[in-house]
Amino acid sequence: MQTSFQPQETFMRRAFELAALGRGYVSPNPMVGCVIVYQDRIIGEGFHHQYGEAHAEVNAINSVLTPNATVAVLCRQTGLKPEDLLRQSTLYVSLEPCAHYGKTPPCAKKIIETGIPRVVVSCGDPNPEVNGKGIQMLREAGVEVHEHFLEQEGMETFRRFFTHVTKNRPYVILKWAQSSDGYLSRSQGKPCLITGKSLQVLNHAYRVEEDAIMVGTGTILADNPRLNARMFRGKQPLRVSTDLHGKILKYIHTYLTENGLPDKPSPELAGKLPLRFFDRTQRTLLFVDGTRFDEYRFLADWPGLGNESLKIVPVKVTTAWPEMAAAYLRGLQKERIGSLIVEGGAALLQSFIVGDHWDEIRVFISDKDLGGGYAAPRIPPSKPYSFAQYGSEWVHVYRNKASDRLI
Ligand code: AOF
Ligand code: ZN
Repeated sequence: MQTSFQPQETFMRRAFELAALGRGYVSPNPMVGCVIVYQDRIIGEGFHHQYGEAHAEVNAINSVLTPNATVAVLCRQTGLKPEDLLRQSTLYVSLEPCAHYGKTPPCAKKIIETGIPRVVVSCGDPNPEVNGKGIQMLREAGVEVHEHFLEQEGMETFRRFFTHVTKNRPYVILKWAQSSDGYLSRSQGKPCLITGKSLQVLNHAYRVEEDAIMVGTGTILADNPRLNARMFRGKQPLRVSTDLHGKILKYIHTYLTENGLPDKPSPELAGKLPLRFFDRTQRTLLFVDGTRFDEYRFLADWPGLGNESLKIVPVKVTTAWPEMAAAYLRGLQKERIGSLIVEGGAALLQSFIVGDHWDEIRVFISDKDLGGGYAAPRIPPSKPYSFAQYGSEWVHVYRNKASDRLI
């Protein structure tokens, strides 16, 4: 036993639940939850709500100090003030309290100043600025700390954050839909709706949980996708694509010429580009061949239907697909993207699979056969994680064994 007291699982599990409420809003920071317990009763709860804002511990401490019925009744029963309750409480937090001055002052310092005598931590914080220093700071101040409590469970909420910090790239989810006989479409580049409405809603629920969504050139040109989460409330992901061989550029120039439109952006041309990807209704990023970067500048200046940013990012083009996937991930890490869903097409998915640049694969499987066509990627050696049925359709989830080991 590490401490003179025995932590209780139910309180840490509540901290995990609270942590998950930050999903979609805190990345690339971790989702963190915290509860404060006085004599087996939760008197305060908090979680990290929004990137750059207060951390979980501070919100939990403030929730005890903000007038509320639970604390008021306890204070009346015990004759103590809320500050006194804190000085006799145990704080459960899913991640090691931070020790650094970041966008907010260190949580370890706040805990010490508040006089909380016992802290239970699930996972250590791999951020080099913290990495054990938070726990050390607490112990040096005389706080009793119980570490590694329900650590494996806690790690589930930190998969994205740990990948971002330790592998220096976003957490990568590959997602595709296939027919029951394993085809993506009847033929390459010809879109067809594979799965039904309920999986479409699920897909949008998935999209709001991640920072970015990427599709390849072929998908942009064939499907003209919106890449948003219109069937689910939440934050819209950054949409990402790539135009290594100028095909999208050529398509746009051809469209402008055929429609007698100039290629010089002006206010009256707002929203006149042919592809939804460029409509500026959502933050958007396009990787292009670095040697042709200047040819794309007019797109970034083109007014859209909305005012969201469109960023053109140059990359060095090589014929090695996995290297291109790695280049995209480097570019997205620079943009502080903590997680990415890659939704196809097959070539883009394959470049992430071959380079082993992925953490999760989610396959949507329809109940209909296509009877032939363009085959779905093969699942590489992996750990089957879950198989769920939605009506007559299925979602199979696999995890990368290697990333599981690292985390
Ligand atoms: C905690 N509790 O709730 C979170 C922590 O830029 P800042 O100041 O928000 O700091 C971000 C870093 O702080 C993040 O990378 C991670 O190491 C830690 N996040 N720590 O004690 C929290 N969200
Ligand atoms: Zn903190």
